[in-house]
Amino acid sequence: MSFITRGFTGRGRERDPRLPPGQSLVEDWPVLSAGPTPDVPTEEWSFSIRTENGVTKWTWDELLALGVEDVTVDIHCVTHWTKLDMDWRGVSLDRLFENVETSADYVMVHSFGGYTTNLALEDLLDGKAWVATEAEGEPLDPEHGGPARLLVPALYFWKSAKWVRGLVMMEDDEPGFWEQNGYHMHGDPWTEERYW
Ligand SMILES: Nc1nc2c(c(=O)[nH]1)N[C@H]1C(S)=C(S)[C@@H](COP(=O)(O)O)O[C@H]1N2
Ligand SMILES: [Mo]
Repeated sequence: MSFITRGFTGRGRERDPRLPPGQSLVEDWPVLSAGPTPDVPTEEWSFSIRTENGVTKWTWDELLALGVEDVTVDIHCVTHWTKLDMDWRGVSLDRLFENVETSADYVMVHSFGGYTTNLALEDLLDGKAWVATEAEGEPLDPEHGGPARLLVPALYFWKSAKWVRGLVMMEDDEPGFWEQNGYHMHGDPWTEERYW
């Protein structure tokens, strides 16, 4: 007889171990945008990384030519919802940074529409982040950041900038949009780095 039982117990459903502290599961996918949804056709879209050495830029086709990956990840919003097992397709930041030389350790992410968010470069490399172009088997809906958004599933979802248009490398960590308004500089859902 097994004492390790999944699913229902006498006291109700066990807490899913994939659920960070203070989070609740959602089945739907809420839309959270601080402003209007920009309209960026892929023909006009480009993505750039600016470093102390200059700017590297990719068109939509050049981005996809770097190679897309399929990943299944859980996402955690600081407003306490978690969505498990989301299917995404995108280009790994590792592919983009293969073409970039920098000694800076921090990144400001910029979006069409003006949104920004800051990250440490180490939180974007080694299979931790993507420029995502599809979710749940469909091109990314404009409301959810289409044509492309950053996807950094290990951190709260405000770090996953929708309508992403580029990265600017920084020597020091500087706060982005929500971080200037009290959100945490790092945003690890497992240690509840929500506000500071
Ligand atoms: N450009 C941009 N990116 C953004 C936001 C935003 O307002 N603008 N909101 C952030 C927040 S707070 C969250 S929780 C997620 C929401 O993504 P969703 O609307 O696809 O669920 O996007 C993040 N990325
Ligand atoms: Mo959020």
